[in-house]
Amino acid sequence: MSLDLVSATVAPVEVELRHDWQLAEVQALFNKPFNDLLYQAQTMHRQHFDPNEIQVSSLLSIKTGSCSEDCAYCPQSVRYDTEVESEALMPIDQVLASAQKAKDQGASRFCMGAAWRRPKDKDVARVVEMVQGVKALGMETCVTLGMLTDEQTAALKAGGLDYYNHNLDTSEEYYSEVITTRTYQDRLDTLQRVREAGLNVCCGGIVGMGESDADRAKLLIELANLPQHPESVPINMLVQVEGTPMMGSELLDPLIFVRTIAVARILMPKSRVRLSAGRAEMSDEMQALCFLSGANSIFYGEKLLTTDNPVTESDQLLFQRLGVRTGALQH
Ligand code: SAM
Ligand code: DTB
Ligand code: SF4
Repeated sequence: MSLDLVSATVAPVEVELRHDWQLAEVQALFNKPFNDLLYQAQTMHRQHFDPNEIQVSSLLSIKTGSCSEDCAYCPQSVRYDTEVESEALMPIDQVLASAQKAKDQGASRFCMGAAWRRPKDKDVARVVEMVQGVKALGMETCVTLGMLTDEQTAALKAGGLDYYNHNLDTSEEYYSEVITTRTYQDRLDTLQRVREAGLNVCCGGIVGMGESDADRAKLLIELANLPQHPESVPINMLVQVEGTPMMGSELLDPLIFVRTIAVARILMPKSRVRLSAGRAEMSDEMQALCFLSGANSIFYGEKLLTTDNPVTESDQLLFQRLGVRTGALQH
């Protein structure tokens, strides 16, 4: 357990960041009356963040499709017949043009994703060049490339990378229903390597995959009980894609999604909680409830990796209607 002194919006608050959350107490949070849960999450949020500021990241798929893994939600797996067209690693000038466009639209962080189980060393060398180019534009950088070796995390850190995204996706118990080609422990090992290399960690999961209430609680407990909380915690609502095994999953009650955001905020008070995939299917009112629950980051720009995200004009209008400011360069 670590004690941190934090400047609050109202008054400084001494906060204990916990890493010993138990299932019963997290389930009790999930089961609170909705208004009480949101009040607690919003109160916690205001002790650590400006409540009217949202960090925006833009995504680019730098290597698309033909992935050997079998993640049942993913349109990029070679095992499923989806409409995704495979593309080799993108030339650096195209990546930088896309980053410049994201910056011009107001993104502060540029996240590059590759459909790999794990990259080759020569791929990492090319990604490092992309990271250096994006940083030179004055943006924060994040990449998600799959599993990494110690040498690769060191190369990315030396190249100036700010964040590495690697998700736990779900609870350890539900995991085997979703992915069989890499273990939960493989993911924890990669996260440890990323942390030991001194990179900021972006790690979250997906809900709406048919998991139980307990699985959602256990996912958040796994994240919060890591030795250090991830700096960014993306909470994705499953984007159902035709051809993937997860297509046709029962839709999650939107208010349970909002509760998941609120509990993430309470368990990891100083992390950026990102309202991630699935916003194209959410109403403005649901997104506003997610921000009220403590989400303070989004993916911004018309595409996620291969699927649609809200168009920038509609996000800008939403920010305006909510009186929200964007573009923070701190996590
Ligand atoms: N291939 C690398 C890996 O999986 O480690 C990096 C890219 S992968 C597409 C990054 C993350 O995107 C996944 O871990 C998953 O959480 C999320 N994701 C992929 N498809 C999704 C979908 N249909 N809906 C919601 N999230 C999704
Ligand atoms: C994360 O948690 N969500 C992003 C990012 N990290 C890499 C990816 C969402 C992908 C949604 C499906 C697609 O567009 O292919
Ligand atoms: Fe491959 Fe990543 Fe998709 Fe899994 S989530 S199939 S590892 S691209």
